[in-house]
Amino acid sequence: MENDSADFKSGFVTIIGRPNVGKSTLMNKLIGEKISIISSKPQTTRNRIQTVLTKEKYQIVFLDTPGIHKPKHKLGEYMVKVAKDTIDEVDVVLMMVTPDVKVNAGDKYIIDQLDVKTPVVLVINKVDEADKEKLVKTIENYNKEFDFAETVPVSALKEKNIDELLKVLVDKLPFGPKYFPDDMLTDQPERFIISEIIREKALKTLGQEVPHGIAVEIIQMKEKNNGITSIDAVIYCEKDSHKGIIIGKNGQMLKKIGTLARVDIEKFLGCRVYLELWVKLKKDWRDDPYSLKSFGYK
Ligand SMILES: Nc1nc2c(ncn2[C@@H]2O[C@H](COP(=O)(O)OP(=O)(O)OP(=O)(O)O)[C@@H](O)[C@H]2O)c(=O)[nH]1
Ligand SMILES: [Mg+2]
Repeated sequence: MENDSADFKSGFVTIIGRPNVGKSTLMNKLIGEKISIISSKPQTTRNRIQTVLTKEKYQIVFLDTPGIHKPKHKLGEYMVKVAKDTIDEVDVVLMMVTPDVKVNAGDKYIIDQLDVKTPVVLVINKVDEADKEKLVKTIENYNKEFDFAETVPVSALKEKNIDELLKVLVDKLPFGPKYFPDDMLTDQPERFIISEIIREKALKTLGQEVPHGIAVEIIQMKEKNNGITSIDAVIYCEKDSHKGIIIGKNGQMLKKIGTLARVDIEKFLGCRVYLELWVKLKKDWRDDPYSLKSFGYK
């Protein structure tokens, strides 16, 4: 596994930034696979999700992290800690912002957390939504706040300038060994990815208020001899009134979440899937240390 060639580069790159700036979208595009879930709602990612990109001359380990924000419950505190803790564990920090011209207060807070010893690459995402003038001013204003090693404008969604960004990252990486086997894509277990797919579809399908308070647990996963994998999962909500919303009239909402999730899980597993979903109440679990631990947020 060790690569003994003297010019091989390797290292860890964390992707940090405010919620919803497009961190997970970028990581998926960088590795060319969908591992992290994405939604238009902030605070989608809750864990540190590690993926590996291996090429002939380099290996980059990316860390997708939860958006750094002002936490309102224990889950939020956990999420922010996870993201901040990555900053001094890596070879390169990728700080992502959006082209909003003025330096956002949330970004100022993140900049205060940066470690001056590690190179920080500023990535301005969603350039497809901004004109050139806005972009130039954004680059100028952010570079007054911190000594960024490099600034790279991209559009993760439209896959603009991603190769350029990769070049910059490889340039900042140290020479080093291949840490992981060529075929390793992520450290996340299959069950976690499946539970995240279900959560993504719930985020997409449900309105504004309910989705943040849900968690998904895979209860059982069995490969049957007819080639179908049977999966039982529970969607937990934090308020009694949310249960009815998730199930919907005649079970329509839950059915919709299940159908969307099944299609993606089948793609991910490469086999046919039978998915059964339940909804359960776990009152105010986002502030309950025991529940947080049981969902893996520890
Ligand atoms: N227009 C545009 N939208 C984008 C781009 N990249 C991501 N988005 C959208 O931004 C939203 C948030 O994307 P995510 O990748 O989930 O953002 P995130 O930073 O991981 O969010 P959290 O996990 O909540 O911190 C989604 O609706 C994406 O489709 C981009 O380059 N351009
Ligand atoms: Mg994310």
